[in-house]
Order: sequence, then structure tokens, then C-alpha cells
Amino acid sequence: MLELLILLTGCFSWQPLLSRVTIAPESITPNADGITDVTRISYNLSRSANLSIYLVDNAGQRYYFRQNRRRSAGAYQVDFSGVINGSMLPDDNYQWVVEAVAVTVTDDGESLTGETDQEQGSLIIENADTQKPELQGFSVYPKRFTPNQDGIDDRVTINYSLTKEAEVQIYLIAPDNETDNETRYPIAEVEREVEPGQPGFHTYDYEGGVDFGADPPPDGDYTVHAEAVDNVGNRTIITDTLTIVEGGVPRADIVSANVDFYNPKTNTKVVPLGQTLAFTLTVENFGSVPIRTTGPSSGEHYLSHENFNTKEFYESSGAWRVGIDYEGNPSYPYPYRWAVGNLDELEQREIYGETFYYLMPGERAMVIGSIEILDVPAQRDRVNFWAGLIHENVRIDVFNDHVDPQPIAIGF
Ligand SMILES: [Ca+2]
Ligand SMILES: [Ca+2]
Repeated sequence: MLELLILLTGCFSWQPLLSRVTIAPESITPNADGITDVTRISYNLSRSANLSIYLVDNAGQRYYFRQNRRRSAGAYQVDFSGVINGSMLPDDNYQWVVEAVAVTVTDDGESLTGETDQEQGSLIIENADTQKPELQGFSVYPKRFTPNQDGIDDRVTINYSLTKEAEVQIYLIAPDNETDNETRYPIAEVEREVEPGQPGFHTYDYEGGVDFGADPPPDGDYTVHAEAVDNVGNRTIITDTLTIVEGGVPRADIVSANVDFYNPKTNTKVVPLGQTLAFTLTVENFGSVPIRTTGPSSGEHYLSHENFNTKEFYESSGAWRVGIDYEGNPSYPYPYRWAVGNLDELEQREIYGETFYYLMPGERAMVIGSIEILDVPAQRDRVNFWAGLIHENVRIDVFNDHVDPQPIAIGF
């Protein structure tokens, strides 16, 4: 019994490290027509080993498909499509080699035994599609991006022309990757006439997620990574840079939802025709990004038949303004509008040759304004007036709409 056991153990120890190595078929035509595009490599390991699979061309050049990959004992199969490191090998009559170097695992760790086993054979590659997909004219604009809905550099456009059918992925890679788990932010393609993956012109419109109420990736310098992989596995990678500055969802409100309406002459809420309705309120930027505003400045006086358009301070997409509206207004909402503060006291920035005004994060600004009531706004004695904080062409938050409505006695 003891002898038999020794005999069996002896048998196992003589089992070859590498066995049953096959490659089938021995000729491939990797052109994505579905016919002999790939070959299957099979092998068996009797013990733990570092495994390599490589091809050698007629000139003696080696192409590693697998190099020193740790494998435990067992049977393995892997498909090979002619692509190595994202590039299709050209047509040739190759020698394939499967090579194993045994590894001994001890209490102290692992070490190579030096025991090497190798098998080889022939693989013909014909009609290989070696043409890589190209992202011609790849561009990222602007390179400095402020995703904060102020209407300036809020979006990044990425364009390219794809030269052949391929799956394309574009994403941002976060700066300062200290771990292998890099943070990726995918960028979605805008669907146009040319479908994603098809040859032709492609465009991407990225706003950092802010338009959907999400916080954009943190401020910093990002890598824009674009990768195209065609049907046979040819891969092209292009990278560019993108800097995110002052990104975030803008947040502001009218403090305590409180509006002080009054007739400056009498300090009452009675405003007969020909007199003036004034108001005071405070706007707070309680978000993490500056909010942009536009004139007229706090303090501006309106006649009741005027509006922000007649004063030539038109809507400015992304700007925040305080507006006053009233019951029975026959026109568009909030015809009387003011900047969120005194323009001279707000932060001024020169951008693209223009001056823009900002209320900075954490800051508050008082807004005052007045409307001389020259016409009857409604056929009634008392008319409700209220305030709003408008993010022009973006939204009016529910809590910033119809704020603090109050009946004003017009004396009709
Ligand atoms: Ca084929
Ligand atoms: Ca911006």
C-alpha cells in the first residue's frame, strides 16, 4: 500500500508542467466578418506557474499576448483575435509560443523554481484589418470650464470625426490619482444624424451634471480621455486637458422670504395713482459658487409702464435678478427687475472683454427699488404685489417665486 502511494506520488511529480497545448484554428482572418476571426488557445498547468503567450513573426520580433501572468494549476482557454496592445498584427506566418515557469509557494513567500516548459506551433494571420479608428480633429473647448450656470463657459464642447466604425468612450480622469481606482466621469454624446460609433462627425456637450442639479466634478485639472475601439479590437487613445474652476450648483434666496413694501412718502402700504411703491429685501448667495447678475442696479426707479426691456437691460441667460410682479399683470412675469445688489458694490470681472457682476458665496446684498404707479394695474382697490428671485433662462426655484405677496391699496 505504501509503495503504491509512493508510486502514485512519483507519477504526479513527473506530470509535465505544461500540457495539452492546442491552438484552433491554426489560421485566422481577423476582419470582423464572423468567419475565423479568432482562434482559441488551450493549455493545462499541473502546478502554479508564470505563464506567457507570445507570437514571433518572420523577422523574429516577439509580440506578447500574455507575459508572466500568475496561474494556478488547472485547464485554461483564451481567445486570440490577432490584437496585441490595441493593435492588429499584420498578415504573416507566425510562430506561437506558450511558456510556463513553475512557481513554488512556501511559508516565506513565492519563488520561481526555474523549471520551464514550452510548446509552440504555427499561426497564420490573413486579411487582418490593421486600420486603426481615428478621432480626427479631436478638440475640447473651452479648456477652462466653470460649470455653475452663470451663462459663461458653463459647457464644454468636444468634437471629432471618426474614420471608421468603432465604439468610442470619452471620460474625465480626476487629478491626483493616488490609487489605482481612478475616478472617471463619463461624457455623453449628443445624438445627431451620425449615430454613435458610426464614421463621421460627432459632438459632445458637457455641463458637469449641473443642469440636472448634481454637483460637478471637484475643481481641478482633469485629463480628457477618448478611446475608440473598432470591431476587431484596434484601439486609439487621445488625451487632452480640461480645468474645472468654480464648479457647482448656484443657490440663492431672498433672506427670510421677507419683502418690505412701502410708500416712501407715507411709509404705508397705500399708494394712490401717481405715487411710488418702494421695496427693500436682501438676497443671499448661500451656495458655493458666485452668482452673476445684471442691471439695472439696485436703486433704479421704474415708471409703471416701463419694464426691464424698455430700460434696455434684457434677459441675460444665467444672470440672477430680483423682480417685482403683481396680480393681474397682463404681460410676462416680473416686468420690473433689478440686479442682486448695487452694481458698484458687487464683484466685477472682465471676461471676454465685457464687465460682469457677481455676488460671491456667503455674501448678502440689499436690493431696493421703486415703481411709480401711473396706470391702474387692475380694476380693484387692492392689488397684491410680490417679489421673485429669477435665474434667467434657467429657473425660478419654488421658494424664490411669489415671495411675500402683500396687498397694496391703489385707491382705485
Ligand atoms: Ca474573418
Ligand atoms: Ca460658468
